[in-house]
Amino acid sequence: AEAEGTTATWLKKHHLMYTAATRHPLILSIRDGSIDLDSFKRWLGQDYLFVRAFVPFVSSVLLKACRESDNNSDMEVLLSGLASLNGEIKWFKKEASKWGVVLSSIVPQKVNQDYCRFLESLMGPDVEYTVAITALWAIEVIYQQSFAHCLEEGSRTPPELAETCQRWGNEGFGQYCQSLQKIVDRRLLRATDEELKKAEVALLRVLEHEVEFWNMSQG
Ligand code: HMH
Repeated sequence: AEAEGTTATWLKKHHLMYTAATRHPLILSIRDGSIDLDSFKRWLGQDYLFVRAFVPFVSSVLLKACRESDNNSDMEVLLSGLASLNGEIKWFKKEASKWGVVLSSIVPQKVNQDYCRFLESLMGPDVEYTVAITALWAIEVIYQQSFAHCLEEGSRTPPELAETCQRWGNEGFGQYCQSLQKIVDRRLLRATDEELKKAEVALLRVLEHEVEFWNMSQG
């Protein structure tokens, strides 16, 4: 049997924070159908801005992979993730018009700005590929786990929110997250102690920012 990866060990070690991020009251309210639609709309507008800032971040990880990776397939995984953001931005626009959310007039809230600034701090050439891709994996897996929970048997997600949950809760996105996790675990096996520490801290910062992002959306 394969030994457990470092990421799995970290998620166990930090399971309280991981649960806070993936089983947030806002997600639970989608799952049980009690969601306040103003919260959903606030999330939608803010997340659109976040995703726009996420594109250059993912690009920066792709660039690091091209320069630093020891494995050819990393670039392909990251390129597929970057490519899917094209459809995601189009989806946000369509979804926003469906809910009457005017994207051009959304002002980024402080929590969102702080999160985007954190992404920027990981984009510099001084940040190691291993650290940056750990953050990317964490950002993606939290949404995947959160929204997949709203699609599980017994959930009472309102039909008008099903498409949102499918976007991050679908099987293909789950596979993408697993591919990212495999890359991270492979990189961490060869990381220095200092890199390991920085990558774990990056995971913790992502967990904190994600909880704050849900809190902000709940208002
Ligand atoms: C805040 N975290 C946030 N927004 C997203 N769209 C994702 C993660 C997943 O891409």
